[in-house]
Amino acid sequence: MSNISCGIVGLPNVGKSSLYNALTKNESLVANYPFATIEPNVGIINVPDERLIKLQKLYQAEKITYANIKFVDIAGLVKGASNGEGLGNKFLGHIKQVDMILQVVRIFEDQDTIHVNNEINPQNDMAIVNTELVLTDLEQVNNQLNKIIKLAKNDKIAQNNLNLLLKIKLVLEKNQPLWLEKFSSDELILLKPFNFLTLKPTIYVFNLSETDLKNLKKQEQLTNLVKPSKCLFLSASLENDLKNFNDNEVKQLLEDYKIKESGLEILIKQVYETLNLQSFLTAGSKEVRAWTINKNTLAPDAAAVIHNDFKKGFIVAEIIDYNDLIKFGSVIGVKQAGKIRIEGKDYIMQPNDIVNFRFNL
Ligand SMILES: Nc1nc2c(ncn2[C@@H]2O[C@H](COP(=O)(O)OP(=O)(O)OP(=O)(O)O)[C@@H](O)[C@H]2O)c(=O)[nH]1
Ligand SMILES: [Mg+2]
Repeated sequence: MSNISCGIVGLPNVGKSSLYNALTKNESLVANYPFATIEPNVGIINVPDERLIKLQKLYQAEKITYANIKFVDIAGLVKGASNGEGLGNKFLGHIKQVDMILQVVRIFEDQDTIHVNNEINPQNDMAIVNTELVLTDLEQVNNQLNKIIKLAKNDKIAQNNLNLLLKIKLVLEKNQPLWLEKFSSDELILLKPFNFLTLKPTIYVFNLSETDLKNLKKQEQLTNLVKPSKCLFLSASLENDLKNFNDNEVKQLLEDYKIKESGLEILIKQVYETLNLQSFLTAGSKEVRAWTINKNTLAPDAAAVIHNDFKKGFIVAEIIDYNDLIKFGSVIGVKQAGKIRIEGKDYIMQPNDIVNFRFNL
């Protein structure tokens, strides 16, 4: 699995491009007027992983390859967008293509920065965005229903699809996102090709003023507003400023704000958690590398992420736990301690595994 993608979504002028620039260390247009972004900005970032830096030293590796995440900065959306208001529904198609949504919500107060509804009201803003996503899904359901109703008379698969779409229609008509509804695993498989927007996992990103970064009470209130969804708090403009400093300077700055991790580090962790992802590592003299897989992936399926042949000819996985490697100081040390494991086809990959797949073609 490569290139997990996150769409940055929200009302116009709330700091989406600022966040995007901070994440991707880019300089896309940030401007104090709505709809500054029209075509989506796309950037890929490395997932920071200190283990790889240590591994590079231990293996004297020529290069490091980080796991990565793609971010797509999408045009702002307003009430009625699903009906063509603002930039209309073209950008809703851009949201369709991503694995998950980061919904940026403006909390920062600033007289000079236009808010499209002229007031800072996070609950209202989130409701507008969510309603537009629901309406877009509903329109798709209705289109599909029109197509499928005739087919369903003679076709068992179409009949199943029809029943499921009718169930979905009821949910959406109550202005509820689809993720609120329980679906069986069979239903989820049927739903996958439709790519419904409100089935995509969402993290709310509250864009705070720098002073509110320390306001835990406000943060608790906002957390309660979006439960059970995940949320996080950052200042997009502060994060954007951080990109111009080196690692030590960033550490110092965060300490000044009494923050342990930058908003971006927290964000990446939450993306992994939300999408149920983890990594595994490979290491050699050419390259040390992190690979992204779903949690509970079996060894042969993890091997397939590197190359399909690794799965086809899979024999065993030779595994060293990263912490053992650090503890014993070298691969030889790990070997002597009897800590290299040989795992078979049924092995479930663990997050600190450094793996050498043995295969035969
Ligand atoms: N005070 C303050 N201003 C911010 C913050 N984030 C963004 N802004 C300002 O808000 C304005 C809009 O920022 P953008 O990042 O362009 O917002 P956007 O959501 O991408 O806007 P559109 O592309 O028009 O939808 C700019 O003037 C930014 O400088 C913040 O955290 N604090
Ligand atoms: Mg923008």
